[in-house]
Amino acid sequence: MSTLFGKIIRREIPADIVYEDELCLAFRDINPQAPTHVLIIPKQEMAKLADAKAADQALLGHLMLAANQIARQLGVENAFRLVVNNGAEAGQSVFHLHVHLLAGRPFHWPPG
Ligand code: DGP
Repeated sequence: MSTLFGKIIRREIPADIVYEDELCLAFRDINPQAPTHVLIIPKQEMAKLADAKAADQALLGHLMLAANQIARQLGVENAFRLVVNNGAEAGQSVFHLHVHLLAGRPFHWPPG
């Protein structure tokens, strides 16, 4: 795996890990945009959501259910927002698929 998230999976660089299972890892964002800001990443390498194939359907669903579980674990299950930035122009800076789980403050719509 070529990104720094791969290094986090392999424990080559530290992270504040809040959840792990056989398919995914979740850790606190180093630059939080809300009181709770967790990144949920698949252990399988995938640069961005647009690269997902039909065979990844179960993995993508797994990330959603993991988000639910993490939100419950962190006590924010009543109000949270999930964000996936796909592509640099959409704000993606790390090219290992990740779901942002944000909670703990009001969120506006439309998003910025
Ligand atoms: P995005 O812009 O959607 O690609 O989000 C990447 C996020 O990753 C960004 O919110 C900051 C976070 N991030 C970058 N480097 C690190 C790191 O080394 N550790 C942690 N925990 N988060 C990081």
